[in-house]
Amino acid sequence: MSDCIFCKIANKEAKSNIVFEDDMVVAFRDLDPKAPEHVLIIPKKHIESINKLEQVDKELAAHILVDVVPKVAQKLKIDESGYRVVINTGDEGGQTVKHLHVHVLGGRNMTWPPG
Ligand code: DGP
Repeated sequence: MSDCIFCKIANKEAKSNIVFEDDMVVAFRDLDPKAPEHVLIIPKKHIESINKLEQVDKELAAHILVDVVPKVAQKLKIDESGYRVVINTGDEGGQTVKHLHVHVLGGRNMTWPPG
Protein backbone atom coordinates (compact mmCIF):
# COMPACT_ATOMS: atom_id res chain seq x y z
CA MET A 1 0.00 0.00 0.00
CA SER A 2 1.47 3.32 -1.05
CA ASP A 3 0.84 5.18 2.23
CA CYS A 4 1.95 2.33 4.50
CA ILE A 5 5.24 2.98 6.31
CA PHE A 6 6.03 -0.74 6.65
CA CYS A 7 5.45 -1.28 2.91
CA LYS A 8 7.91 1.56 2.36
CA ILE A 9 10.43 -0.12 4.66
CA ALA A 10 9.88 -3.45 2.86
CA ASN A 11 10.53 -1.94 -0.56
CA LYS A 12 13.38 0.31 0.71
CA GLU A 13 11.60 3.61 0.08
CA ALA A 14 12.04 4.27 3.82
CA LYS A 15 15.19 3.62 5.83
CA SER A 16 15.38 1.02 8.58
CA ASN A 17 17.98 -1.00 10.43
CA ILE A 18 17.45 -4.41 8.85
CA VAL A 19 18.64 -7.48 10.77
CA PHE A 20 17.24 -10.16 8.46
CA GLU A 21 15.55 -10.33 5.07
CA ASP A 22 14.42 -12.96 2.61
CA ASP A 23 11.91 -13.12 -0.22
CA MET A 24 8.89 -13.14 2.11
CA VAL A 25 9.83 -10.96 5.11
CA VAL A 26 11.94 -8.13 6.46
CA ALA A 27 13.05 -7.90 10.10
CA PHE A 28 14.23 -4.52 11.34
CA ARG A 29 14.88 -2.72 14.60
CA ASP A 30 11.94 -0.90 16.17
CA LEU A 31 12.22 2.89 16.06
CA ASP A 32 11.02 3.16 19.65
CA PRO A 33 12.43 0.07 21.40
CA LYS A 34 10.64 -1.27 24.48
CA ALA A 35 13.51 -3.58 25.43
CA PRO A 36 17.29 -3.70 24.84
CA GLU A 37 16.56 -5.89 21.80
CA HIS A 38 13.39 -5.06 19.88
CA VAL A 39 12.89 -6.16 16.30
CA LEU A 40 9.80 -6.17 14.09
CA ILE A 41 9.23 -8.92 11.53
CA ILE A 42 6.89 -7.96 8.69
CA PRO A 43 5.64 -9.77 5.62
CA LYS A 44 6.67 -7.96 2.43
CA LYS A 45 3.09 -8.43 1.27
CA HIS A 46 0.70 -5.88 2.78
CA ILE A 47 -1.58 -7.68 5.23
CA GLU A 48 -3.40 -5.40 7.65
CA SER A 49 -3.44 -7.68 10.69
CA ILE A 50 -3.89 -11.28 11.85
CA ASN A 51 -7.59 -10.78 11.08
CA LYS A 52 -6.77 -10.41 7.38
CA LEU A 53 -4.61 -13.53 7.04
CA GLU A 54 -6.04 -15.92 4.44
CA GLN A 55 -5.53 -19.59 3.58
CA VAL A 56 -2.93 -18.59 0.96
CA ASP A 57 -0.90 -16.96 3.74
CA LYS A 58 -0.41 -20.19 5.71
CA GLU A 59 3.08 -20.77 4.36
CA LEU A 60 4.04 -17.18 5.15
CA ALA A 61 2.63 -17.35 8.70
CA ALA A 62 4.39 -20.65 9.37
CA HIS A 63 7.62 -19.32 7.86
CA ILE A 64 7.57 -16.38 10.26
CA LEU A 65 7.07 -18.57 13.32
CA VAL A 66 9.08 -21.62 12.35
CA ASP A 67 12.02 -20.01 10.55
CA VAL A 68 12.27 -16.28 11.07
CA VAL A 69 11.49 -15.72 14.76
CA PRO A 70 14.10 -18.28 15.92
CA LYS A 71 16.64 -16.96 13.42
CA VAL A 72 16.15 -13.37 14.59
CA ALA A 73 16.33 -14.46 18.26
CA GLN A 74 19.64 -16.19 17.52
CA LYS A 75 20.99 -13.14 15.72
CA LEU A 76 20.06 -10.94 18.67
CA LYS A 77 21.60 -13.53 21.03
CA ILE A 78 18.43 -13.80 23.09
CA ASP A 79 17.45 -17.32 22.06
CA GLU A 80 18.94 -18.88 25.20
CA SER A 81 18.08 -16.13 27.70
CA GLY A 82 14.49 -15.88 26.46
CA TYR A 83 12.37 -13.43 24.61
CA ARG A 84 8.79 -12.37 23.98
CA VAL A 85 6.87 -12.53 20.69
CA VAL A 86 3.93 -10.13 20.40
CA ILE A 87 1.42 -9.41 17.65
CA ASN A 88 -0.73 -6.45 18.60
CA THR A 89 -4.04 -6.65 16.74
CA GLY A 90 -6.62 -3.91 16.35
CA ASP A 91 -7.15 -0.80 18.41
CA GLU A 92 -7.65 -2.41 21.82
CA GLY A 93 -4.78 -4.77 21.02
CA GLY A 94 -2.51 -1.73 20.75
CA GLN A 95 -1.87 -1.97 17.00
CA THR A 96 -0.75 1.42 15.71
CA VAL A 97 0.66 0.42 12.32
CA LYS A 98 -1.90 -1.36 10.16
CA HIS A 99 0.56 -3.72 8.49
CA LEU A 100 0.96 -7.07 10.25
CA HIS A 101 4.12 -7.10 12.37
CA VAL A 102 5.59 -9.48 14.89
CA HIS A 103 7.48 -7.91 17.79
CA VAL A 104 10.50 -9.84 19.09
CA LEU A 105 11.63 -8.38 22.42
CA GLY A 106 14.45 -9.45 24.70
CA GLY A 107 17.49 -8.52 26.71
CA ARG A 108 15.61 -7.94 29.95
CA ASN A 109 13.13 -9.70 32.20
CA MET A 110 9.59 -9.38 30.83
CA THR A 111 6.69 -8.83 33.17
CA TRP A 112 3.25 -10.39 33.04
CA PRO A 113 0.50 -9.47 32.53
CA PRO A 114 1.33 -6.96 29.78
CA GLY A 115 -0.09 -3.46 30.13
P1 DGP B 1 2.28 -1.60 17.26
O1 DGP B 1 1.99 -0.74 18.42
O2 DGP B 1 2.20 -3.09 17.59
O3 DGP B 1 1.49 -1.24 16.03
O4 DGP B 1 3.82 -1.36 16.94
C1 DGP B 1 4.27 -0.51 15.95
C2 DGP B 1 5.75 -0.35 16.18
O5 DGP B 1 6.32 0.15 15.00
C3 DGP B 1 6.10 0.62 17.30
O6 DGP B 1 6.81 -0.09 18.31
C4 DGP B 1 7.00 1.65 16.65
C5 DGP B 1 7.37 1.02 15.35
N1 DGP B 1 7.49 1.93 14.24
C6 DGP B 1 6.54 2.80 13.78
N2 DGP B 1 6.99 3.47 12.71
C7 DGP B 1 8.25 3.01 12.49
C8 DGP B 1 9.24 3.32 11.50
O7 DGP B 1 9.07 4.15 10.62
N3 DGP B 1 10.42 2.63 11.59
C9 DGP B 1 10.66 1.69 12.56
N4 DGP B 1 11.85 1.08 12.55
N5 DGP B 1 9.74 1.36 13.48
C10 DGP B 1 8.57 2.03 13.44
